[in-house]
Amino acid sequence: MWDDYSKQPESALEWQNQYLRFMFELEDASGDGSIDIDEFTSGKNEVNYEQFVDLWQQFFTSENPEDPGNYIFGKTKF
Ligand SMILES: [Ca+2]
Repeated sequence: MWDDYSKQPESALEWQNQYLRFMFELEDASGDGSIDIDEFTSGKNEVNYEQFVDLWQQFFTSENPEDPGNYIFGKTKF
């Protein structure tokens, strides 16, 4: 399912789009429609929903560890 998404994010299943919306709303703790710098660290001051969609797709498709979409769930160390 996520493997299919990583190959064709434009063909996401409905529940995957709902999950995307849920995660955006979860990270937008203030509920003002954007994720500000205190809610998300991406190098930007805030992230609106459309930008979050791009980062979301990057999380599932990017092979570059420097891409900001890889940090939508926070920074990790391996
Ligand atoms: Ca917010």
